[in-house]
Amino acid sequence: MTEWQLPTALGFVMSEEDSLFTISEKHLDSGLRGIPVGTCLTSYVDPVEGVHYVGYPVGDLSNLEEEDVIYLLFHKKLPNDEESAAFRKELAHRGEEIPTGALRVLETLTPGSGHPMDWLSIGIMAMGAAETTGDARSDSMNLIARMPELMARIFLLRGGEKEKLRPRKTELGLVENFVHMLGIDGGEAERMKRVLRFFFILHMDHGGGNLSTFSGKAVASGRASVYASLASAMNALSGPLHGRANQACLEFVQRIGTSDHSEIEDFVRSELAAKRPIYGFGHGVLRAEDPRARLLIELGSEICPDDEHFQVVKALREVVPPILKEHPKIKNPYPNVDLASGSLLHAIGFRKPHYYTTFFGWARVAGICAQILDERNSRDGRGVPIYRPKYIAKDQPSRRLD
Ligand code: NMX
Ligand code: MLT
Repeated sequence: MTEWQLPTALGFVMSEEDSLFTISEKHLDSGLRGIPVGTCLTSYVDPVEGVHYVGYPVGDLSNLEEEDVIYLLFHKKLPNDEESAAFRKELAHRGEEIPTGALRVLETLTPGSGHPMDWLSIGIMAMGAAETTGDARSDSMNLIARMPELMARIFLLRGGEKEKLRPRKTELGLVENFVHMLGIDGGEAERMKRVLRFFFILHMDHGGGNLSTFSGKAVASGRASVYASLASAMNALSGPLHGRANQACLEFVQRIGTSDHSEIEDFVRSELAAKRPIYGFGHGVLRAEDPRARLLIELGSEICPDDEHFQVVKALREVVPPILKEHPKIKNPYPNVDLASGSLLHAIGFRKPHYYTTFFGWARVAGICAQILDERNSRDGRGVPIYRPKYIAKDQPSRRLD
């Protein structure tokens, strides 16, 4: 057995009375680690084999069209050619129909201000302010379809390069439209599209309990809009222990600046001594190297084998696990998805690491929206009840003013 979704996913029959988990005091204040709280229809995470989207190991899907994988998360089956074409057409149409001026608020922000994840969250709220239908599927599809435009505008407006922004061409598909809007063509664009599509598919979903998905679903359970829920999810993703680890990891790689194993070992030990995380390693569920890390390293070996950052990443992959294993409290000493992704994004031309988490967020919009929709449709359409876990009072003796 792996994640708690599995028994039901595999068809085991459980009665409502069957015990799934026994809570003892040690589970309190543990970040809900391992505590089953619900069911998930889109994906599950095997501690060793990694994430599976509706049963498929993610590696099997990594070279598909990104729209087909989004379709899988929403419909629980891959589309046939006709369904695929119709879905791409629907997304292209919705992308085209973005309300005029929906993203004008980004033009009022000072270039270079805040973090790109702040801009992402503001942009999602701005799109919701411009148009919320109240129908969770329509709002989800509109958001997914309009994300490439939001992403391109964040990159160019925050970067002070507004004049480079090209008018959208939504018929190109999600990733290609984004690259087009940035004004990139030719071989550079081809390489970018290949890596971004691969990155996009690997990051779309990761079970129901990861912090951003869980936060988005918790907000959605109060019947907040898809936009408000997704902005909350993006804020949850922005922390360095979660999505911003891809930025932190590349900055770490740049600080290390060498693939010499003994220098790396000294660096990692000094970080641990200073009680700082070793970014790109460890996980709340995985207990082996994340298959997504392996897949990204394989892609890197193909597209940027001699890149200096990629060389450091490969050295970290070898040097770090034995050091982390010296600390028995660290449950997973192996690479996670964030180890190599930044070095690939850098190699294809995205030179500023603080933008990397926006790519993670863009991809995860699909998985979180699909999970919100599943929760809204659950219990014969009544939807999941409002999230309301229990906290046990501590150090609160009864008091009165008199
Ligand atoms: N570097 C240093 N310390 C670590 C690491 C690491 N990579 N991984 C775990 N630990 C520590 C952790 O801080 C905790 O210490 P304490 O008891 O003093 O609070 C202890 O080891 C036990 O933690 P675990 O149960 O192994 O891990 P947990 O589930 O709590 O946390 C992460 C998971 C991912 C937050 C943690 O491994 C980490 O901080 N990794 C580095 C940051 C990172 O790469 N995050 C990206 C995760 C994937 N994503 O994209 O979201
Ligand atoms: C991931 O993709 O690894 C995450 O969302 C972290 C998690 O699953 O807890």
